[in-house]
Amino acid sequence: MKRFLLMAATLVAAPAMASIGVDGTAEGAYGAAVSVQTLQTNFGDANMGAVDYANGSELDAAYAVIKGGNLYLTLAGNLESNFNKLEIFIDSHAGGQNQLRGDNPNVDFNGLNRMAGLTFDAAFSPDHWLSVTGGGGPYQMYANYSELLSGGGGNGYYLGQTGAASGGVLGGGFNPNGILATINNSNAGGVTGGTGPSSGAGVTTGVEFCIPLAALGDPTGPICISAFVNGGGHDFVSNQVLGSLPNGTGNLGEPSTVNFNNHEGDQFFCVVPEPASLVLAAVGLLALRRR
Ligand SMILES: [Ca+2]
Ligand SMILES: [Ca+2]
Ligand SMILES: [Ca+2]
Ligand SMILES: [Ca+2]
Repeated sequence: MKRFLLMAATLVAAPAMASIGVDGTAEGAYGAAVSVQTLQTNFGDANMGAVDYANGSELDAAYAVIKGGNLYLTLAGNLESNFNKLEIFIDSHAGGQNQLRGDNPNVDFNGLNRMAGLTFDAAFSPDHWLSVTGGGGPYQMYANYSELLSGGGGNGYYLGQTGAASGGVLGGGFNPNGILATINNSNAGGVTGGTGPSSGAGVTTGVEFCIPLAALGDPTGPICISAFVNGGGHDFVSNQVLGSLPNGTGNLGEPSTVNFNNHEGDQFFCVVPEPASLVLAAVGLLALRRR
């Protein structure tokens, strides 16, 4: 009987042992996607199949899990290698900017402030911004970060750069919390081109992050995220947003006039902290003992 109990505990604890590597692919340890694209891309349907360069952009699915003091996030799909931007807004605590201000830190050629005026769904007020972009030869991916304080100002900086499917270490920037990021651009499936219904389900390659919770103000509750693909100057919002825009939606264009309240559904998604699996194992043991 004792051996059986030990086995049961081991089985329950097993999923937590699986580790996540920052390589641009959402491995099984993430579990199911937390958000799936339902709209064709209006920003080019990538078909090259190369790990580094892509000739279109789409956000097929989001995988996210909070474990070991980190937020692991994979935005599966493609980011065209023409320096189009993947914008990621993170709501991890009270306050923030439901409507983007124009007096945020000047990072990435003042690209964050280029989006001033953009309004998120009412329930979403991000506190942090991450943006990645890529291109050149050899291919490099570049990452930027800023706080989004309720009153503007704060800290923002260039995190650094890395190659495709690199392991995620960013070099040449300022990255005090050790955020990791890289890209695998090889997806040639997912949604097709246009503005009609399509599904991004099943795509697991894209831009992957490991974000220490310290970089997000050490939140203990759910973390919500809104992500979209934007033009090279942070100046033309595509129709690739997660949570998905409704079917029939084309590119949104000028960022300052975008208001996600005008588009059906939540243009954000949330991830809750994983319950401590050892606690789960203990609960399982207790339940068995009570039999
Ligand atoms: Ca991975
Ligand atoms: Ca907030
Ligand atoms: Ca596609
Ligand atoms: Ca909405």
